[in-house]
Amino acid sequence: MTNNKSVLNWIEEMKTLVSPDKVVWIDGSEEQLEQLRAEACSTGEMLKLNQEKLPGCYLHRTAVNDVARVEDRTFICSQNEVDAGPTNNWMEPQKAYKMLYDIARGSYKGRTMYVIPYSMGPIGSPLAKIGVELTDSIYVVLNMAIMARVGQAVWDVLGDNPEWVRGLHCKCEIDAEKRYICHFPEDNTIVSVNSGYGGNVLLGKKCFALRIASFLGKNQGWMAEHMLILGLQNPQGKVTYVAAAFPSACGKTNLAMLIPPEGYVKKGYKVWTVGDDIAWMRPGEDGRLYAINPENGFFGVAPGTNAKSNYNALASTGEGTIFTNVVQNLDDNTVWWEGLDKNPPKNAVNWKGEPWDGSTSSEKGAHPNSRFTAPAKNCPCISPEFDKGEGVPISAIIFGGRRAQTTPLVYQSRDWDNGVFVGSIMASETTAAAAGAVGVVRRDPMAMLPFCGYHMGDYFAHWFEMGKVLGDKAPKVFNVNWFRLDDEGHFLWPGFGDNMRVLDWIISRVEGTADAVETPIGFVPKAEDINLQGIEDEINLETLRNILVVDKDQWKKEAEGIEEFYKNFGDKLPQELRAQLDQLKQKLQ
Ligand code: GTP
Ligand code: SPV
Ligand code: MN
Repeated sequence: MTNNKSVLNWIEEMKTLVSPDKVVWIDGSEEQLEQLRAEACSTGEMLKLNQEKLPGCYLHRTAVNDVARVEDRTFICSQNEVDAGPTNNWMEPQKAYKMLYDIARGSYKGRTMYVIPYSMGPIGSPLAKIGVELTDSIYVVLNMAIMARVGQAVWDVLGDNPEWVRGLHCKCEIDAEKRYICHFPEDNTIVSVNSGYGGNVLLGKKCFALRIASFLGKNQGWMAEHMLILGLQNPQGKVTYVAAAFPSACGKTNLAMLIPPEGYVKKGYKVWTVGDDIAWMRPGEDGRLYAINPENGFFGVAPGTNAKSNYNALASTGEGTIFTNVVQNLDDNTVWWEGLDKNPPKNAVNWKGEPWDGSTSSEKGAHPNSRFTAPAKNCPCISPEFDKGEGVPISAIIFGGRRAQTTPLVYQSRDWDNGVFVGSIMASETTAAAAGAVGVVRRDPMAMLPFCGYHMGDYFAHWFEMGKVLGDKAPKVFNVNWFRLDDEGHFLWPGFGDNMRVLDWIISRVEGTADAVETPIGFVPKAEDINLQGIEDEINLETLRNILVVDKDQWKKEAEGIEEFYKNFGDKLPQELRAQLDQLKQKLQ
């Protein structure tokens, strides 16, 4: 498979540590994957779904204590504590290795070690990077085979190169008290023990493509971000690419696969999906910022996905998809989740594996963080640029979060530096994507709080550096909020496909064809400039004006919150951010 010495040595070392019964090298062939699917079904690790309705689709249930990322058990193990920064948990690397290896020792006894070579990004792309994950879970192998490019071609591209990312995953006993997700950015190494849930164990995703990659990006002059990438094609056929960072379960997959409202479709507008969760971006030869999606599939939130809210996501799950923690409908052996349709199955099994009657049960059938793992190639609107290694040029960066109040539907920053400030003050109500309380407002700069592999003060400084490199070719920076609520708790903005109306304004601003109103926080649209044609029943101009308002009193409170938050970073807070905050306070006077 490979003669790469650094790979072979490490695998030997890990074999001695975890003591597998046997070792299986994943070659990426359909034949091998099919064997593994059969094996997983024979042990009950996966259930084969109705192959006529859902060809190649399977269901998996995680342990009840293992349904989301565990931020309080996630560590950045840099030599110096200061390099992990105030927003990450830190452990001294030697101590962490010892603790993890003590947990991992002998844990593959009676089990198989699977060796997964994978490429984040199209194999051979100048922006792609290679990792090797060792796991004792077939579920992980099969998910990785959807989410990344896996197999022999990866070894061929790697050759003798010692630069690759090590990932050791051990299920152990799925003991929540001994669960650790540890990153060693200075060693290109990840160790994950006692979990079987997505973001904790598909090590190419958040662990490598964000935590390790953000550290590499800082040192090498590029950016790894928690962003979707989409291309918006206008009736003349011109495609403009934007990247958008929203916290977990705040609408990236939905925006990435947006179907424009009828009026736009008729005129010839179309949205192409390049990525739904992660973007790797670097300046290209022409000085613009180019982005690739390092992933090859979608690990999407199931609840709320339906033919109306996100047809393209639903269509992506029609074939070759692994569902995790959704409802199993026993009548026809298909799947269901809250928000799929209004007909919950009566004769069903809930995400915990218990009998469940959706017509009478007051409990949810699917876990709020239940997911689908779907191949990107299934997506009806996948971009023709998806597999091209050079990436797409980004014209706008959009930040956003879930805020019932305060943050308007959309606003534009004054310039790049002001845009970095806008990203740094992002806040959002927490969701089920991470363990812990849901609905609490927390600061989540650039949606990277749980994913930055180094000191966030240095991360902000890196953003300012990138601005200097990009100069006047830097993308324009915006902020959106689809989640404003009325007093009864209803969403004021229709959202989903209608977010196209906001994208439309954003593109017009990029092209310099739309007007705006200056406010203390930046530029907001004139209400008349947001196209409401076809949704006048759902939202009138009055309501739209309301969700575009920048309320000075609310923002004064917000500025206090930002001041408090910034204190965490001490003297690592870039001067520019301090100046931006002072400027905001002044403008609010
Ligand atoms: P991760 O995969 O965790 O990073 O999530 P994500 O950012 O891709 O979020 P996703 O698109 O899966 O959406 C999460 C939840 O937000 C789903 O329940 C959606 O139905 C809901 N949602 C997405 N877009 C909108 C919107 O425009 N308005 C409203 N009200 N809800 C939305
Ligand atoms: C997120 O939580 O942001 C996700 C899912 O995209 S996970 O892979 O668990 O990180
Ligand atoms: Mn995500």
